[in-house]
Amino acid sequence: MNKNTNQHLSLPATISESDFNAVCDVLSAAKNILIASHYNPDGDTLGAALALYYFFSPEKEITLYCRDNVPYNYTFLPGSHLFTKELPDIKQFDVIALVDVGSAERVSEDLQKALERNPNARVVVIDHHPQSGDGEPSIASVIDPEAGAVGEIIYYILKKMGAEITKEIAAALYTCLHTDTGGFSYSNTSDRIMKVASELLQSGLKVNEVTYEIYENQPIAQLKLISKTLSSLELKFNGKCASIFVTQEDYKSTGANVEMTERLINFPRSIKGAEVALAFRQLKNLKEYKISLRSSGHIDVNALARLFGGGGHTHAAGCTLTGALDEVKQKIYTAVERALKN
Ligand SMILES: [Mn+2]
Repeated sequence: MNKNTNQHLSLPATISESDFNAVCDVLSAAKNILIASHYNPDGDTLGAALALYYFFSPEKEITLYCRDNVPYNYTFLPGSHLFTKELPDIKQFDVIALVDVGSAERVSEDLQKALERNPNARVVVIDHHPQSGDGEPSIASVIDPEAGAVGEIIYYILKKMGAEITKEIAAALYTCLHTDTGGFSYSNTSDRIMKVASELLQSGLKVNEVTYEIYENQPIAQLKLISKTLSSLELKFNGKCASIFVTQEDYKSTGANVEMTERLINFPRSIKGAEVALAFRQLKNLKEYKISLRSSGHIDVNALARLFGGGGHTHAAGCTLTGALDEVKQKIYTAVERALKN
């Protein structure tokens, strides 16, 4: 590496220095890296992948992979068009880096199968989801559930490598931080993440330019979808659980697409007295529902989602269920009701 590595970087106590150094060493030594984001990508997984790309790409061969489209509000990030949706042959890479995800299963079925066929592939995991520990077998990993965004961990990695925080890197990482903390408002907003945000601003980054692109640049189809979805609002358990529903018909009638769904759950989440918010989204096959879960109180929605094979964080998680909407709702509501009683 050309850069002077930063020997005196002080890491948060929840990141093991030896794990961290191992990840930095593996990435430094690699020449050809596949950086994989999780499916249904959000600002964190995309910004993290792009920040690594900006830093490494002059010297290394970097391929960005994400199974699904980049949502329109992240396409302002330079390089966002470089994500390939087709998994390349993984044999050509020295390292496969998973960012904001701890298992290949949550990247794509294709990657999961490719890794099963190539057990010697060298996987690196950089994540902050609590269940990552029992995820993908890797040669090195940094998993810190105390990190509010994986972009925070990427920042430490880049600092360690002596990276100059360019405006491009700052915009990508600020996107990670801002979106995963709900604009620095959720419980994962910490002293340490604010310090990283502050350091990013020293690059000359204009935060209003980033947040304008992410939040204030909505296609009219998205507003139509919001309007449609709000009328589906359902309250249960004395208003402690608030749900909205998005069907394939809704996408058709509004002209919206699935990438415009990401923030709909903030509406039920914001209702007074709602401890659990749910967004049910019908998938294209019409037989499956993706359920996003949010908690604004003591309920651990990661535990709830895991009952159905999903996962996430304590306050934000997701799972997918098969069946008619009534059956799916019944299953989720039963679990939510039980959780509310505890
Ligand atoms: Mn994240």
